[in-house]
Amino acid sequence: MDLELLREATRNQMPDKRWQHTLGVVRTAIELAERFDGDVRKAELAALLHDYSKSWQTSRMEQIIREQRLPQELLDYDKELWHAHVGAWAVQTEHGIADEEVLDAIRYHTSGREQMTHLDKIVCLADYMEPGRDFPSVDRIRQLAESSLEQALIAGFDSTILLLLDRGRRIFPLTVSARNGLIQQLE
Ligand code: DGI
Ligand code: FE
Ligand code: FE
Ligand code: FE
Repeated sequence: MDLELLREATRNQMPDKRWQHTLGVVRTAIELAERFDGDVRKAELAALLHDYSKSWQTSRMEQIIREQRLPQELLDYDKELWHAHVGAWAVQTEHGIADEEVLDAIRYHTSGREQMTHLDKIVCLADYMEPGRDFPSVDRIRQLAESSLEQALIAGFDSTILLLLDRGRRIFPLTVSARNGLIQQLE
């Protein structure tokens, strides 16, 4: 696999601001993989591809979810969730990415899932705390990430859940399961 070609292909899917975010997630995922003994190369690849479909049109994502039989319940929840599943499908079909660990880390980077793998956690947390991110609890998340992947990620999901509650939105069940699973792992 040619990482340089994948970089160019990914950059071509999105506006520059999103690409700068992607580069931040790549750097952060590599750092987290080094800090927490993860697979640095898989972390880099999953981070590079994590928002591959983020800027695609909603109608295009909806069509892919329907036609490719991705989880149909996604359609009942926030559109922000769609790009993760669509992105995993897209990099598999367009670029032959076959590593299921990498595909899952992309697929679950937004919602999380009940039993998150080490790679899932690294990519999801890197997405929350890359240097370009700026929201009220991001500094606390970065601080927790100095010592605990799980604690930092719980704080990340807390911030998302609070935001959804505040806006009166539905919460995708996998996000609740992800948070429960992380708390259980700490007990
Ligand atoms: O794609 P990014 O903007 O880099 O980040 P992301 O893939 O983590 O998307 C986060 C957005 O998804 C955030 O604005 C909140 C929104 N969202 C909507 N419903 C849910 C949700 N996020 C989670 N985790 N769970 C939801 O149910
Ligand atoms: Fe995303
Ligand atoms: Fe995220
Ligand atoms: Fe992202």
